[in-house]
Amino acid sequence: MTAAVTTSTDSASGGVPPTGVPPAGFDFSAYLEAARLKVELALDGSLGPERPESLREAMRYSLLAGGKRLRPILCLAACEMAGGDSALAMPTAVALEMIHTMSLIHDDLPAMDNDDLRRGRPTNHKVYGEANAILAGDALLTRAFEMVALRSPDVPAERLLKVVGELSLASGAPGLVGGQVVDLECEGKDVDLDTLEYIHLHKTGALLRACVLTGAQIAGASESLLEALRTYARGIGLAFQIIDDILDVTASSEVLGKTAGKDLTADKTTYPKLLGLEESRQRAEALVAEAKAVLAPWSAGDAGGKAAPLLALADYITSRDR
Ligand code: GRG
Repeated sequence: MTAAVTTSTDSASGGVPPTGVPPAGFDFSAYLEAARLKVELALDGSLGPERPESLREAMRYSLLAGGKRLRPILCLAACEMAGGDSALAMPTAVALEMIHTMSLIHDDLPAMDNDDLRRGRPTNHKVYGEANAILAGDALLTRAFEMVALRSPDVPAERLLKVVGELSLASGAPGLVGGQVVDLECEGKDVDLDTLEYIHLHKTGALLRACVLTGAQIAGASESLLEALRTYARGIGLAFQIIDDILDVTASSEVLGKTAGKDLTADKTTYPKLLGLEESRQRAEALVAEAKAVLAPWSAGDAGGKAAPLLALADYITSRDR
């Protein structure tokens, strides 16, 4: 995972970084790599006694296929920002990656986006067949809730209840499922910006929002921080999908690990289609700037204060190449 994010200081402000800019001293590449390795380890250990073996294999195939692991890393970073121990948030971070992976498996099915390449490998249904891919997705989704409810022994029950609530909202009709339905309904139709924003905020934004909120809730975050994180999440969620739309046009399948140019083939409305590439990029950058600005009260101090990882992760969303 490349982390083309630079950090900076503002000498005019006496070494204190300007609003929302992670200062020099925070090594984002090192942070990202360390977090990714921790997440990979936790994911690897997360699937235990699933039977039958064929189901376990199909679940592991997609869960351990790589990917940027942005969602679990956002969860851990939000937990740290709220003053929590990120180890306590790891089962929830794993759950978020399970839900994300499940959504990718189902999204790739012939009845949906009908794709045969994901994370640089044949899609789940290409290897295990459609019925098994659907069931592996179902098992990952339900396992996600098990991770939170039964495998987070050191987190107070009332916090876990909030986490379960966030995951439910993000997964179901108010989140991924609702966004996906509207996305499918809009294929081949003229779609306006409001509808496109609805699709992106639900299909992609809802889970990213759950990542930061659950991480913070596990740490017992204040309502003011949760409110700031809701705004942050909206900005990065929309920006993430705008960049996804741009990369679909500008990057190769080899780099993306999924079929490039898919939106055009499926006749989908995207930000580049409505606004052009340049304006789409500007919009994504403006959204990220707004997202970072709300974290300003937590950005002061050495190496960007507690907000440094979330600030740098926001920048990473627009600078990523896959
Ligand atoms: C969750 C119950 C439930 C159902 C799923 C299929 C479906 C309903 C929703 C589709 C959601 C979807 C696939 C949205 C696209 C989100 C997106 C931009 C994915 C790519 O994320 P990356 O780039 O991928 O983070 P990696 O592979 O790096 O993890």
